[in-house]
Amino acid sequence: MTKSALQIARAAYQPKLPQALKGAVVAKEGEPTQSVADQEAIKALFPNTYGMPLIQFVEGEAPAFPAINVGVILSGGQAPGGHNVISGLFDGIKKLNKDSKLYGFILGPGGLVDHNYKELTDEIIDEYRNTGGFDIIGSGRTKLEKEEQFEKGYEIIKELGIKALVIIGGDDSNTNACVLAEYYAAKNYGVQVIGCPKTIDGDLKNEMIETSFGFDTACKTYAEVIGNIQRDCNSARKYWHFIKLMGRSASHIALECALQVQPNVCIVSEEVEQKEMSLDDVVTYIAQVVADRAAAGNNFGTVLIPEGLIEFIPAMKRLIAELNDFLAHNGEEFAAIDKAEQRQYIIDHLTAENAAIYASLPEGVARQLSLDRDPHGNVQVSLIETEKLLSEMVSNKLAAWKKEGKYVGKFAPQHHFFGYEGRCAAPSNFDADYCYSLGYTASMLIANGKTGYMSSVRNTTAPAAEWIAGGVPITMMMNMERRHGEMKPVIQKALVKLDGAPFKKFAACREEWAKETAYVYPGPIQYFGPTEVCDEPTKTLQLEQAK
Ligand code: FBP
Repeated sequence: MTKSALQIARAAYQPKLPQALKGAVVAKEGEPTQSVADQEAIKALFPNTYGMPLIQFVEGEAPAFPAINVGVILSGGQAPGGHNVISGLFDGIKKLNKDSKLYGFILGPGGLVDHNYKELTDEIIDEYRNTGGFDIIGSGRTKLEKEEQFEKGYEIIKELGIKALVIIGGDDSNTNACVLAEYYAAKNYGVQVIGCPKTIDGDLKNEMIETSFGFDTACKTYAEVIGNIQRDCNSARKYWHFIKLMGRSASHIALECALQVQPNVCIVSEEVEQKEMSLDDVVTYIAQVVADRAAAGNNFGTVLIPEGLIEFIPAMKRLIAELNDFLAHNGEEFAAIDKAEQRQYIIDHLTAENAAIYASLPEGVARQLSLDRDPHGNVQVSLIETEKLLSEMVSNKLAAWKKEGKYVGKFAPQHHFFGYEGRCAAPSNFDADYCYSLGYTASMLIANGKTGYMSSVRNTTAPAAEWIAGGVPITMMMNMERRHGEMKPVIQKALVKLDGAPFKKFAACREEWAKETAYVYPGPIQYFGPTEVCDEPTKTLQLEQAK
């Protein structure tokens, strides 16, 4: 296989570990924990894994350790650093005993249920150290939630003599990891389950989990190209760039990129929801920035839009809900109607408020809303071209203002969507180190007999040697939420906090960034060079952790 020069040099990078993990460790146990909310309900659902103490690993003497077999699963969307979680886990269990074995389940949780696996040997692991992607074993979105699946999984676990399973995933996958841990504990199967916090979206974090892995690299990758676009648009001075950024619901990625590049506009979905802004409010806000810049002779700029925006606009949320319902019941009749008549058919059948909003949407977006449904009958919001929706509506508003003499300028939009470009980038030093430490920590949790824990590495804005490694009971992160009409125990999703330091910093600067051309050009991720360039954590982490 041909490799790039960077790939070859990068393979030799030795990820930095917290000082405490460099030699033998002992587990220091803290106080018993409680779930963040709904304590009684969560305790009743997780009698074996509720209330366990926090764990911190400190330097100590390790007794001789028997060889163990461990299974690992990558779950959900790719995030840079997954291969380093696996290599950290591999090195950890090998250090405990060189005869330990690691099995990877293929293409996500489905691999466990379908008994699709491969042993991860030294040679395989070495091929993937410090690389992006999840291709070492592949990933998938099968949900592990049913007893039959747990039992099918147990069959192969028994066959391979696996003592512990490590599930690398986001909030839902870690919720399921906890349910699985509880199930195996209740059955006395002697199988431990450990989770690792993954997602570029950055929405799996809390007091004990400072960040999910992949967020750092993905944001730096997007910020690099947004910076390049900004330099281009500041050179030609003729385009407005509407840039949609991944992040299924939370706006952490858009906010972090804004803090890195200082664009003219960044929309934060959580603020739109809190202020109950309508689509027209969002459009008016952007159009006003465009008009003000035009008045100063600047017919160019950048607008960052979080992927999940549509669902945070209360009126759009209501429209989507009614459309989902309506099409679930009238889908066949709708499909039989002539394409040219479909828009009117929907307008005629919706309630007055939703019909008016639907009628105001540009043709293309209206079609996307009525056509693209997932297997559960929901609109696939990530397929909606919000960047085009907004620019088209801004353009219409500016045209109206022009007639009224309120706007003089030229508006030429360009559109971009950055998502997949960042999910498999070669992990930054931060993610390479953080992920390796998370994997290594998972091996120590296994060695200490823990189950139902998430691997945790804290103090991450300090040099890696000072990071604090340990485990957090997953039940501690849970609350009860309504999902598909039923109350379920789930890990709380961390949306952008409007009273948090990152948003406050952005809010304090955005007026100036709108007016001035205050662009920052972060440049590409650097893997070799001065530590202040190569090891810098995200702005989000720096602001959140600043004491
Ligand atoms: P996870 O939550 O599983 O980490 O995935 C996040 C994400 O990358 C979102 O940002 C995006 O909306 C979604 O996955 C895209 O999913 P898919 O890979 O199935 O197209």
